Amino acid sequence: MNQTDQSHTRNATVIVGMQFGDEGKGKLVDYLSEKYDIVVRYQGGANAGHTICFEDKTVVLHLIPSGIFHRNCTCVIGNGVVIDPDELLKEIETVRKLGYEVEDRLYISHNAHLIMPYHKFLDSASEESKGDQKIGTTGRGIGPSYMDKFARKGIRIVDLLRPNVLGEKLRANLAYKNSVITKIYEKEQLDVEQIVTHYTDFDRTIDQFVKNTQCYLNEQLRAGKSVLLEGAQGSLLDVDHGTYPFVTSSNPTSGGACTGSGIAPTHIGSVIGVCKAYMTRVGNGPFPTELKDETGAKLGKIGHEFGATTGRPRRCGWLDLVALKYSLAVNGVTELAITKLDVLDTFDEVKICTAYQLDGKSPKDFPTDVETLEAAKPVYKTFEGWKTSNVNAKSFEEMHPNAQKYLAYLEEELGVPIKCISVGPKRDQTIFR
Ligand code: 2SA
Ligand code: GDP
Ligand code: MG
Repeated sequence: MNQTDQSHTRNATVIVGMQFGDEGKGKLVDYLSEKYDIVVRYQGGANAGHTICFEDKTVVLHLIPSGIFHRNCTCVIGNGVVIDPDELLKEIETVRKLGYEVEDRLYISHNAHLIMPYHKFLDSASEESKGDQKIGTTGRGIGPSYMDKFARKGIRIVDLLRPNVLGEKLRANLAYKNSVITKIYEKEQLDVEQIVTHYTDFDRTIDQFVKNTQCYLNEQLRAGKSVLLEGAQGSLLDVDHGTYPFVTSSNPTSGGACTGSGIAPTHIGSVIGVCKAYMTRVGNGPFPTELKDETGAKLGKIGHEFGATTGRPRRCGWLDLVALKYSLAVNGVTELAITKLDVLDTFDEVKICTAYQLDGKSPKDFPTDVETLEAAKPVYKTFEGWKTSNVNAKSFEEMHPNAQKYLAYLEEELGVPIKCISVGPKRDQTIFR
């Protein structure tokens, strides 16, 4: 390769959740953004809740990338994201009120799809009709919006530029959606003109942010800039690789970072897997290490495990190595960040699931079909607790030896270096090795 040719700089890093989401990706992205030029969200929508604690503030972002609180960082909402206009405007306002400008540092892909009012309606209505087979969605219209995208009926940011095109597409979509809404769900029709007006008004506000972000990002990478790609949800919720059908409708895994941003795979230099020191899941679906007892309740209480978007209580359980090894493989993780280690600080003992028992056998691989996974019984290795607070630890060496043993075991078993340990929600509660 020509030494001056920048076409293959590997300056893009992907941050991806190793479990069922809420691993603390927002905290880590905020922390690392200081060193990156650009941060990009590549999938999902306002179902995500990424919490950032800085100074004396706690902010939950749903659409805007978690680099927004570093003034030198540019934030991009990529083509793979589905955008709810009302949520986005609310969030821009929140960021501005905190004293951070978004002009010239927030860009929205013209190819990103929009969440329409019928998507939210159909999300909730479809869940209601499922009884105890509910997915447990966030109700933010995510699934129905991606359904339209893949059915080639979606409405994109670029369509807002021409109200007549928007009107035409909406009319065509609503002819069908309204028949479902009235005939199947026996609810009132949605009004086309009202939606056109609402979305056209939205366009006026966001017009300044819209960009061909695929071209922009590749140009910036070729010019030597660094890019952090921020995954939402988690690998086990991936529509292709997760516990289908109890998944979200996008690809949170690292492969999704390329399709959802337009960044060429040859630019990806590293993949950071964010993994909670225990495990949580919000919504329905199999969870072999779930603890439906007081230990699970204690994890939830100390970890404040409530949905950052919906406020729903998260289900809690021990760390699952079978699932984790699978996530490492499908994401090509090059380094790990272990978060919320401090939540385990008061436990007498801490467990890690090392294998599953299934019909007297121990499957080597993580089964992603729901029926098999529901039947899997976890086999645990027990560690002596450390019963010492780690929240003020500034290095691995400063941590209690039992906490070090827990982490060393993980690293050994997984064969991937743990480069970061998070011991609290704040920026300064982050240890790098
Ligand atoms: P959806 O709404 O169609 O994406 O739901 C499908 C499944 O994906 C799960 N999901 C999530 N899981 C963890 N965290 C998410 N974000 C919020 C948070 C969740 C909340 O940060 O806490 O507030 O409830 C998230 N978003 C989607 C969802 O629970 C379904 O299991
Ligand atoms: P995300 O979706 O992966 O960004 O995670 P969420 O924001 O939904 O949930 C993570 C929660 O844990 C948030 O309330 C964070 O403030 C908090 N958090 C992040 N890292 C740590 C940590 O190391 N220790 C503790 N105690 N809390 C943390
Ligand atoms: Mg979250």
